[in-house]
Amino acid sequence: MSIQRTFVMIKPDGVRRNLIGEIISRFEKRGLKIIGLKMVKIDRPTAERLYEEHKGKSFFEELISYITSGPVVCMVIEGDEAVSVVRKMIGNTDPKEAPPGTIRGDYALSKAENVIHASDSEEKAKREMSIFFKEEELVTPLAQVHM
Ligand code: PCG
Repeated sequence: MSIQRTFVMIKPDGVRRNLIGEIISRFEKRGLKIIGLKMVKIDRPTAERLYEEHKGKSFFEELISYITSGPVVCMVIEGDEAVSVVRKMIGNTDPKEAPPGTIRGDYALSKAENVIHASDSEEKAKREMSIFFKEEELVTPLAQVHM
């Protein structure tokens, strides 16, 4: 067993299309634990920080205006090999390449507006979750057992 934490964000198009419950439900049914959850409207400085690695790319401005266009739902998800398990569940960045059964494969067609984000490594997960969550905002699975 290798328990990991990963950062997941339902993007503005996912929120607008009322997919919050459907998406969270998939992670819970898989056996993963939601240990942090919040809805936020991302401001421009935060968006630029989150997407730092894409600065300079042709679609950067489009990406920033999309991600700041409406509320997003941020989560920290914990479970065995959570980083790769969640990435497999969301499917390829380009939804046209994402198999049916994955979140993007079922709910998206556009590479720009692809419903959901999940960290692609443990290192990135740490960086991304620290942008949105303080350590004390995360609950441990043990706390959930006693709730
Ligand atoms: P994600 O979660 O992989 O993080 C980077 C994001 O950049 C990606 O999702 C897409 O939302 C976005 N992205 C990737 N390629 C393109 C593109 O060609 N055009 C636009 N507008 N956005 C893109």
